[in-house]
Amino acid sequence: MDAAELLTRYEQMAVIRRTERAAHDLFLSGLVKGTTHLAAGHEAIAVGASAALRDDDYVFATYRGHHHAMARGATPEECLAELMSRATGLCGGKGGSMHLTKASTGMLGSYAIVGAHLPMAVGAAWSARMRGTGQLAVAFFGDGATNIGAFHEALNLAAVWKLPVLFVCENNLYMEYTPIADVTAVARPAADRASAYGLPGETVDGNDVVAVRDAVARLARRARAGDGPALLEAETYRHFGHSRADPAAYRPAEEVERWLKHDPLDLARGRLVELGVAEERVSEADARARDVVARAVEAAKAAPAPDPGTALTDVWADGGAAWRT
Ligand SMILES: Cc1ncc(C[n+]2csc(CCOP(=O)(O)OP(=O)(O)O)c2C)c(N)n1
Ligand SMILES: [Mg+2]
Repeated sequence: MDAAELLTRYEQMAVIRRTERAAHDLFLSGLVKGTTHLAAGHEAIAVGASAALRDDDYVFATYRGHHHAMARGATPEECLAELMSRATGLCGGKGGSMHLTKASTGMLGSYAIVGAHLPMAVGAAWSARMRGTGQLAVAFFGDGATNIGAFHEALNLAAVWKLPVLFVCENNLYMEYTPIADVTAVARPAADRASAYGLPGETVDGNDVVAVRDAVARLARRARAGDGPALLEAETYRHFGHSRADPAAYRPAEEVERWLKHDPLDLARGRLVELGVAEERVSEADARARDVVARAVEAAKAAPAPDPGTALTDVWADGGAAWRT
C-alpha cells in the first residue's frame, strides 16, 4: 500500500474511532436508544478488508458492525442518527445500532443473532455465482460464533459448492464476558477449524490495516477465480466493554495494556512515518476526522424523530437494493 492510500485508510480508521467514542458518550448522555456494541480497536479489519473488495461485493456484519457500515460507505452522521433513532438514520431510525444496513452499497446488514448471517453470506455468494457477476460475499463474525452450528454449516456448504465467500473472524479473545479460550479446545477458534471443512484457514494481525488488506486481497482473488472460500482469523481487541456500560473489569490489566499498545491507528501512523509521510499530514487527517465526527454529532442531535406514520414502511425487501413499502 503506498503512502497516499495508507493516509486515506488511516483517516477512515480515525473517523470510525471518533464515531465510536461519540457513540459511547451519546449513550452515557441517554441519547442512544437501545444498546450499542462498539468496534473501537477493530477498525483495521473493516477498513483493510474493504480496501481489498470491489464496490459491488457483499458484506455481512454482526451487531458489532458500525465499522463495517462506515467502511462500506455509510457516513458517521447516518450511523449516529440511526443509533439515536432519528429519521435521518441509516435505516430511518428504526433499526438502531445492531441493524445497520446499507443495501445500496452492498452492506447487507448487521445481525444480532450470533452466527445467523454466515449462511446468508453463503446464499449471497451462491446468487453471485448463478448470476455470473464475479461478486464476492464476506461475512465478518466474532470468535464466539465459531462455536455456533451455523458457522459449521456455512463453512461446509460453501466449501462443497466452492462458492466465492470469505469468512473473516474478528477474534477479540472474548465473547460477552467469557474468554473464547475457556470454551474452545483449539488455540485458533476459527482458523484451526477450517481444514476440517477443506478450506484454507489463515491468521492475520487484525490491527494492521496493510496486513488485512493484503490477506483479503489474496483470498478474494482465489475465491473469484473459482478456487473456493477461505477463512481468515484476524486477531484484535475491543477497547470498550462488550456492550453499553460494561466496564470489562474481567480483563487482566496487563492484557489490556499490551493490546492498547498495539493499536491499529498507532500501527498505521508508524507505517506512515516509515514511508516518509510528514507528521503534519497525519495531524491534518486527524483534524479532518475530528471535524467530520463533531459535525455528525450535531446534525444527528438536531435531526427529527421518525414520523410514527412510517412505522410500517421499509420493513419488507423486494430482493434488490430498494425497500418495498
Ligand atoms: C445465538 C445467540 N446466542 C447468544 C447471543 C447473546 N450474545 C450476544 S453477543 C454474544 C457474544 C458473542 O461473542 P463473539 O462472537 O466473540 O463476538 P464479539 O461480541 O466479541 O464481537 C452473545 C453470547 C446471541 N445474540 N445469539
Ligand atoms: Mg469476541
